[in-house]
Amino acid sequence: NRSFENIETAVKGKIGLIELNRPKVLNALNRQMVTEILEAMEQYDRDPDIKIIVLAGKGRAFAAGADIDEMMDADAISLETLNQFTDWDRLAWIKKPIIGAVHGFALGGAFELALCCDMLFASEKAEFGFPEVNLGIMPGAGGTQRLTKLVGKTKAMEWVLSGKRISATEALHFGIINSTFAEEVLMEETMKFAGNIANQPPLAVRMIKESIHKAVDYSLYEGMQYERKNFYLLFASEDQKEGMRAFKEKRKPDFKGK
Ligand code: CO8
Repeated sequence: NRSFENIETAVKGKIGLIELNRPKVLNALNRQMVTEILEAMEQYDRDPDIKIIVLAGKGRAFAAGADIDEMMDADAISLETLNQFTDWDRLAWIKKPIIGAVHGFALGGAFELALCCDMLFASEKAEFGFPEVNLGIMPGAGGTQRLTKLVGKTKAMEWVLSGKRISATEALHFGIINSTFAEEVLMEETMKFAGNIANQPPLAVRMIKESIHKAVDYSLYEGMQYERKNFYLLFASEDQKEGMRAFKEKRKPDFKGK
């Protein structure tokens, strides 16, 4: 376990918590922070005692976007050779569910990071948005793609072209987030939900996450074939035998992730 400079990590039972930790700049995401997030997630993903990952921000906001100080003097060629988005690509390989808890702002790159989570809980006052257009740029870590796949072209165009903020109520309405909570109880409620998923049979959880992700990219036919293989695969697990036996014996199942 190495120590991180831009994030804080903590294990709470079966939950691996990651908190963005540059509160003085509203957790502006510099490249090192993104690398650290990925390293922490991969560590949790390999750890058999961790079943789920929660991502949140310390201080006043989830995060106010990519670090503008770091981007100001960038040029196209240095960005191409730096190839920073390979870190973001690795996010797609995290097998355990990732739940985001958003309070304050999730703007620009931070909204993109939130959209990489499998589920999102937010405080009632949280605000989302892609203000990149106001800086003469555009989202670069999947924003135009993920948001459009999630809410469709109509609202994605409106929000990304205008750069305007999306309230938690609107985000809930358009299916961007799962639920809202009062800010004081956001973390508690998120951890409670994560704790429940952490007690589900781990292999089933893994195959469900993977299959739902395929629905975004695959045709319905290919997605169904993929789902079917995962469904069959779970019948190779002890947890399937245990789950069904426990049902017949009217007792609680004892899942082992095997
Ligand atoms: N980068 C660097 N510093 C920031 C950022 C940022 N994105 N956001 C806020 N800060 C700093 C401020 O400069 C300020 O520092 P200081 O105290 O030294 O002046 C401190 O954080 C507090 O911020 P404010 O005083 O501005 O706080 P307010 O409550 O008045 O305003 C806002 C909050 C509205 C969130 C405001 O800070 C703001 O508009 N921030 C910028 C939002 C933005 O444009 N984000 C998009 C950035 S572009 C982007 O994300 C591109 C993504 C592409 C790929 C992703 C790669 C990681």
